[in-house]
This record gives sequence, C-alpha cells and structure tokens, in this order.
Amino acid sequence: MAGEGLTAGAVARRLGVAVTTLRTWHQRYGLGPSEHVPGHHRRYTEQDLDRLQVMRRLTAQGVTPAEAAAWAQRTPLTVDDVPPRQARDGGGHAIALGSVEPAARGLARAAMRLDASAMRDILEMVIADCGVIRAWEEVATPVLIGIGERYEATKRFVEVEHLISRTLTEVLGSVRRPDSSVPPKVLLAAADEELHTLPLEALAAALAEVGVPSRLLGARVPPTALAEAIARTGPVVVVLWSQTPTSSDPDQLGRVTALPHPPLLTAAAGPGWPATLPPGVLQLTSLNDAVKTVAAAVR
Ligand code: B12
Repeated sequence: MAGEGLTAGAVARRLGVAVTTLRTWHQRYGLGPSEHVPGHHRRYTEQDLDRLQVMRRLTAQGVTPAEAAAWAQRTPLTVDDVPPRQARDGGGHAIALGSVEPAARGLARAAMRLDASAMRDILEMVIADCGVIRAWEEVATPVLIGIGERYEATKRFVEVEHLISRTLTEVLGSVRRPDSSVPPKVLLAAADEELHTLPLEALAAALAEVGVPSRLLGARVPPTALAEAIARTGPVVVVLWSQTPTSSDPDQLGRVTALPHPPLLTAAAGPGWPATLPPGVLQLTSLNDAVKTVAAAVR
C-alpha cells in the first residue's frame, strides 16, 4: 500500500472491527488517518494501522479505551512491549472468574464499570477473531455466571446484569444475518414464563455465521402463541429455552410434538428442563452442540 494509504473500510476489515468503532477511536482518542491525498478522504498509513492494532489488542484484553489509546499513541511500541495489566478496575467489585480468557476478564471489568462501549468493543473483537461460539462459551458465559453468583450472594449488581445483557443483545443482534431471500426454517423461543433469552440470541447469531437463518420469538412465549407461530411458519426445527425450572413446563414441549404438523426436530435447551423429557424431544447441551444439530437438521 506504499504511498496509497488505506481506507477506513479496508482498515476495519484488517482489524476485524466495525467502521463505527474506528470512527469512535478517531473522534475520541485521535487515532485517525494521517495521510492526506488531495481530493480524497484521508487515508490510514502503516503507522496508523500499527497504532490501531495496539488499540484493538489492548481493549480486547480489558484495558480501558482511554488507556489503550495512550499506549497506542506511543508507537513504534508494539503490544508485546506493553506490560500486562494487574490493576483491578472493579474497585473491590471484581467478579470471581477462575481461569478464563483475558478477554473474559476485560469483559467482567468493563461490566463492573458499567462501560457499555468497552464491553461492545471486546465482544465485537472476539466475535470477529474467533466467532460467536467461542465468544459466547469462553468469554460471555463465565462472566454471566460470575455475575449471577455475585447477585445471588449479595443481591446487588442488577444494573451490571442488565447492562451486559443489553450489550450482548446488541452485539449478537448485529452479527450479519444470511441473505433474506432464504426463508428461516428454525424457530427459537423461550418457554412460557422465561425471561432469559441471551442463549437463544447467541444461537441465532452462531447459526447466522454458518449461513442458517432463524426466527427468534424472544422471551415468555405462551404455548398457544408458539403453536400459532409453528402453524404459520412451518419450521423444520423448534428450540425452546428454559433457564429455570419455575419458568417451564415440559408439557409445552409435548404440545409441540403432538401438533398435527410437528417440526422434524423439537429440541429442549437450557438448565431449566427436567432430565426426563416428553418422547421425541431432543436435549441440546451446549451452543456448539446446538449449532451442529440444528444446522444438520435443516440441510
Ligand atoms: C442475564 C440474566 C438475567 C437477565 C436475562 C436477560 C436476557 N435477555 O436473557 C434478567 C435480568 C432478565 C434476569 C431475570 C431473572 N433472573 Co436471571 N440471570 C441472568 C444470568 C446472569 C445469565 C443468564 C444466561 O444467559 N445464562 C446462560 C449461560 C451463561 O449460563 P448457563 O445456562 O448456566 O449455561 C450452561 C448451559 O445452559 C449451557 N449453555 C450455555 N449457553 C447455551 C446455549 C445453548 C443454545 C445451549 C443448548 C446450551 C447453553 O452451557 C453452560 C454450562 O453448562 C444468570 C446467571 C447464570 N448462571 O446463568 C441469572 C440467573 C439465571 N437468574 C436468576 C434469577 C433468580 C432471575 C430472576 C428470578 C430474578 C428476579 N428476582 O426477578 C429473573 C427471572 C425471571 C424469569 N421469569 O425468567 C438465577 C436463577 C436461579 C435458579 N436456578 O432458579 C440465576 C442463575 C442467577 C443466580 N445465580 O441467582 N436474569
């Protein structure tokens, strides 16, 4: 690219971040394109790209964007020169995580700071680098479980739980969906009184990544509404999520398999379902397992 510079779109693709993220880093932290080509938008040079790479890696590790930008401004330093960050940002409010990916620690710290834009940056980068399944299983899940345990022990941090949930919904929802000319054959719904939907949102995004479109009804779907949706859309696969035993009645699954035109595959997902399910219902155990099983059923 000598002498030509890179456009924002090209830099975004190289880094695996959204163009809007680049724009934010430019506006807030001055990490913009420095090459001026008369009559054109400014272009990114190799040195700009090096800076942005430092920014990207550090924010993915949980360093605050402002601090990461300060390091990035000091290039030709590279990421490997930056000492690992030891300080806790939670101000004593850290979430116990055990042994997890650095990005999960970063996400937990950003969640405790109520820093939605840092959470978004971390999640978008992990999805771009490693895909939805790894981002969900290795980064989001340990943090969500940690937040749940923290809530159970203290009855605090509901605001943290809500903000990370909202951010996950946004990020998972922004994963590119397959071409709309392909009609969805997969119906995803939460059980009757179930408010927990994030695992289904992760499933919809992970299926989209492998080219499988789905229809996600969301939280608290009563049996009659589910039967209506099945009758009207004729799905090949129905996945019903239950997070807690109180939110779900296994009869709801039995009612799906007993429909006049039941789906080829009726699956129960989530820890809320009992070990014994109605005949003909398959239990899905992980996001990875769900993506493989559902994708195989529709192909
Ligand atoms: C985010 C969250 C919420 C959000 C949900 C937002 C949303 N849009 O989904 C909100 C704020 C709405 C919420 C509400 C409530 N919540 Co809540 N919530 C959570 C939290 C933190 C994460 C939920 C989640 O997404 N879990 C999914 C993954 C991260 O966790 P997991 O299910 O354990 O994962 C395992 C498997 O399910 C599997 N898996 C993971 N992902 C996937 C995906 C697929 C497709 C498959 C097949 C498998 C799979 O792998 C994991 C390892 O085995 C959990 C903590 C937790 N441990 O889950 C509490 C938690 C589930 N909530 C809890 C409670 C008590 C509630 C409320 C009753 C609180 C209240 N007093 O109002 C209400 C429930 C209302 C209702 N009727 O549903 C308790 C449930 C306790 C219990 N066993 O009954 C938990 C466990 C927190 C706790 N430790 O106390 N919650």
